[in-house]
Amino acid sequence: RDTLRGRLLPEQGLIKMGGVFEYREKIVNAERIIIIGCGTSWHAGLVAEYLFEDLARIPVEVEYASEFRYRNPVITEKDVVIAISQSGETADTLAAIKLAKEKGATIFGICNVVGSSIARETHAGAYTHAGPEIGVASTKAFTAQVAVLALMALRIAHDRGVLKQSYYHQLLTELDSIPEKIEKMLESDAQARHISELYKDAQNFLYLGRGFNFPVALEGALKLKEISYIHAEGYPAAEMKHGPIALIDENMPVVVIAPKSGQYEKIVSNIQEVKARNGKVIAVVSNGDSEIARMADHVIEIEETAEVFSPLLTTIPLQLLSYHIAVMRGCNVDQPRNLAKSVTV
Ligand code: F1P
Repeated sequence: RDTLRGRLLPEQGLIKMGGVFEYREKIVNAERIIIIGCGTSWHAGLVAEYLFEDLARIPVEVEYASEFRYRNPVITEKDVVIAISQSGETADTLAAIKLAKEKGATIFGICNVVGSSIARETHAGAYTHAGPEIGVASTKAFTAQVAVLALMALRIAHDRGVLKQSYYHQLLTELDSIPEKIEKMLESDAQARHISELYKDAQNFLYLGRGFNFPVALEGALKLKEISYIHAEGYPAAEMKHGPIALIDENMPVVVIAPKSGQYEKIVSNIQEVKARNGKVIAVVSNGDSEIARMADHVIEIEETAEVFSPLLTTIPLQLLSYHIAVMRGCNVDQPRNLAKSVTV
């Protein structure tokens, strides 16, 4: 809510984003955008790839900063780089920014921590204002990053004239309703706890999603790994047949992120494929979806929203699931082993 407050002014059709607003010409005319980040921030970047390409029609590349910094990437002064980091101190992201800056690119930062090293190193940027992350694993930082990126994509699409005015306003109004929808969804906590009780001893988990919810599958798997130490893989659901399908048996819980979308029928077939191999399906679905409810072992419902904003909602039950499983396994959810809040080396 804090991320959106003050940035949505539907009556003027304007989104003001501090530094980003000042540099808007640069980003509106960009021929491509390169997004860099690590861990959860990289996942937010992947959601942004769908947002920027779908809404603003700008080609986007998303790179792990930890890989990008050691490559010899082709970057010119025409490039716009968006660096995403909760802490603003991640050494890999900082090094990648310096590399792109040396090559003349314009760098935007999306950080949570005001005055952090990354915020200072970038030309312009937006703070997520998600408040302090108490735990090491990013949770609200992810949704806040996606909210900022959605605002940017909308604004850029508007300025590039590639979005119908009516659709633009419709999406702004929808974005405004997201905080309430998230609050409502927290009511699914009891269901997440119940499912966690049943699967807390599983050795592996598979997470599947399509389109906007493919990065959410990656993020759901990462949260489970980070805080409950269960091996989990996230995959685009369409990739299942190219390998991961071999893993599915009655011991494999498969979390399928399947809200109503352009690829709904496709994801329904993916669920059938998992069930045909006796996998256990935990599906995140739109309110009142009786078709998937008939096939899946468990469903968690989310409020209806525009497909482009669905990651803001589908992420929440996955975070709750990881949280409950970790607590039930006796793990310290705030301070997981081997992980640091800011990875500064
Ligand atoms: C990146 C990150 C987090 C993860 C953990 C380790 O941090 O990979 O996503 O949850 O805290 O660091 P940041 O650059 O977003 O601060």
